[in-house]
Amino acid sequence: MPSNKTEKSVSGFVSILGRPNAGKSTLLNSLVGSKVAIVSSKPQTTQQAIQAVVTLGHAQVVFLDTPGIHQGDLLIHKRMMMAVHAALDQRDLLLWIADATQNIDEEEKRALQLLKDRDAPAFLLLNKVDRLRNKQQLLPLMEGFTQEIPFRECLPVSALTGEGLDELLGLIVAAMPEGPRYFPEDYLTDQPERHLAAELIREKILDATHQEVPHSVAVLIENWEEAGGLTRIHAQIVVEREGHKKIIIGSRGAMLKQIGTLARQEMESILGRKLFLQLFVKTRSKWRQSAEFLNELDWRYMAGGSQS
Ligand SMILES: Nc1nc2c(ncn2[C@@H]2O[C@H](COP(=O)(O)OP(=O)(O)OP(=O)(O)O)[C@@H](O)[C@H]2O)c(=O)[nH]1
Ligand SMILES: [Mg+2]
Repeated sequence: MPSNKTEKSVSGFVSILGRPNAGKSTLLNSLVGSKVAIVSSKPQTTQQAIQAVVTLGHAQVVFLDTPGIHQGDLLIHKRMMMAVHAALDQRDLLLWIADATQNIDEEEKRALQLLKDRDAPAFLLLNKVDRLRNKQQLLPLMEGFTQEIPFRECLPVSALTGEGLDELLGLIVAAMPEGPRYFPEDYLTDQPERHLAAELIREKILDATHQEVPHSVAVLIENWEEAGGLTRIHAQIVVEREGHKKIIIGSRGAMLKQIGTLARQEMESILGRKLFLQLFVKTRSKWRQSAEFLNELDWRYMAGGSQS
């Protein structure tokens, strides 16, 4: 969109919400045109809200990706839901993203109640339409959703292929109030590189593991050193059980090596520089229940901000 000096400047805050696996993080990455949030086929991938900014001429939109709405008993689940609740208030627009290949079920209906009586308008995005053979099935689905919530717009999209996203961005900008640019034009995200690095390692582990292992893995950057054009990173992979540690290390360390290579290659391509990555695996039982450890994983908390 070309900049037009006579146009009023608009800006606003937009949260991306929905059930686990709906495609929220894929959407954020596509909208900002850069990988800021990790993506995986395992539900509950996103654990902390991630903010990323799109600047288009006179418009600036600050997007917030959030954890999938779910019910879980562990402290980590409660923290994830706190991040969702924090993303509902003082917003200019809420985007509800749902998997269009699935029927609307009771869990979805329950989750949708979070949108009730909010000040901000909401758009419904029926995602993954690239996987739909018959787009006729979108109509009853839209009706089902609008019976629950009066969405201002309903759009079929594919966060993966980009289908419908130009139209979506146009509608988002049109819904933004007059306001200043909060961030410089080239500003992308508030997430530090070290957090993205830890997340990319976690993403490779999510891809490589199954059942309960993916959900009990955390990654902490222990050391980050820049020297002679090379970034040296020591990262600790934390699991809850010895058995999980064995799985991640793999036979003669093969799995850990592969995770490290894939994570390093992607970090190098995103950060645009050479990296040396060393991974260690450690067991810490019940870390998902430890407030102290969850605080350590939360960079906003560690940076002195409020808990996300
Ligand atoms: N075919 C298709 N797959 C998609 C699309 N959007 C997302 N996916 C896939 O759906 C899965 C989940 O995507 P994510 O972006 O991680 O979903 P999420 O809503 O952020 O999930 P949580 O962080 O767990 O709440 C991944 O395998 C994505 O590749 C889409 O438009 N089309
Ligand atoms: Mg996500």
